Amino acid sequence: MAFPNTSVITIERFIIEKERSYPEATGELSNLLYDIALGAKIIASAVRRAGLINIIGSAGAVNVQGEEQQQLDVFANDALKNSMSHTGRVCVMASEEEEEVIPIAEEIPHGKYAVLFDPLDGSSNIDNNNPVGTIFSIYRRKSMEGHGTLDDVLQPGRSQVAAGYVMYGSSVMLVYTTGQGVHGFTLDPTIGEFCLSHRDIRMPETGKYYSVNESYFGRWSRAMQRAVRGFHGDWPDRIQGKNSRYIGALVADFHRNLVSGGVFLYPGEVARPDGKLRLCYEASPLAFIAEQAGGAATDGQNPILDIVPRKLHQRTPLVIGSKNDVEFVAQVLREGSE
Ligand code: P6P
Repeated sequence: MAFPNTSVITIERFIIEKERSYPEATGELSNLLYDIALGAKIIASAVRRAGLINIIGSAGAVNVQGEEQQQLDVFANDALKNSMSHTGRVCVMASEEEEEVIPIAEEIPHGKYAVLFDPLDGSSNIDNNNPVGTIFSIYRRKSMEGHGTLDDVLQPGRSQVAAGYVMYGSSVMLVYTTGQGVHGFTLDPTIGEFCLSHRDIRMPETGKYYSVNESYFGRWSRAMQRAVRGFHGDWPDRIQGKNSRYIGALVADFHRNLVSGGVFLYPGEVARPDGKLRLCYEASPLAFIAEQAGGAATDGQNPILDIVPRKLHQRTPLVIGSKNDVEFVAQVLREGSE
């Protein structure tokens, strides 16, 4: 058996080394990212054994989104809250699984960060052993002291200080940005550490794949239908056709496009103009990562990062991935409205 590599670059070492380029950095953000990595390891340990520890299936409740909560949703939500609620680095949290913002206990110091997360995105994939993910978004608080408020979490994506996701797939990967590029870490289960595996990920400007749920084709605007037919290869003089890949878990579809190039679409529909995906803890964090990797993310027209949220659980149409592919969709939509 090969001995483990003793010169691994753990996520802790990498974050600290990155932080050194910011003399004013206090280390709190580094520690917060490490807290989230701990939460991810706890979730990974459950996801890995889901079929064995009787944690698959419904929790017998419906979440704020009106979706049936899976036991793992509840577990993942608790794991993330517990990894951050006692550290004094956070003033408020918000989760896809909870209607209101999550306060920090009185007796705990209230730190300078507000953290939002989707604890287990795509959790219905668990039952058939398909990938699922965690998405997180970190802001500096706007309020001066004490309990964080809704205002601290309803900030435009452009204000994020960090964002990332964990993909529980064939391996467990944590990908994050603090505005200094996008970096990926793979969990080495033999030592229980996230180790640097993808330094400075760059998204190809034109992708090989497009990801969309084609069963909704009839629900989209004519212009959106034309854009997707472009990806089918109907207009080779304008855009090359692409391979279709759709896993049904946003993090997994996004990650493939980040690494190999591609575009993911969840359009609005006539009956659901804002689509299904949430702005604050799904679209915004992934948009920060996409832009940092040289990609783009819009609601079809406007950059996701410029949208000022009005409500915690508000939804947004999403077109995200390789820059040229996202721009192609925006161009066709503009033509469609001319
Ligand atoms: P549909 C999972 O439920 C999720 O929120 C995302 O992870 C995924 O991209 C999308 O919904 C899939 O939705 O309508 O295609 O099943």
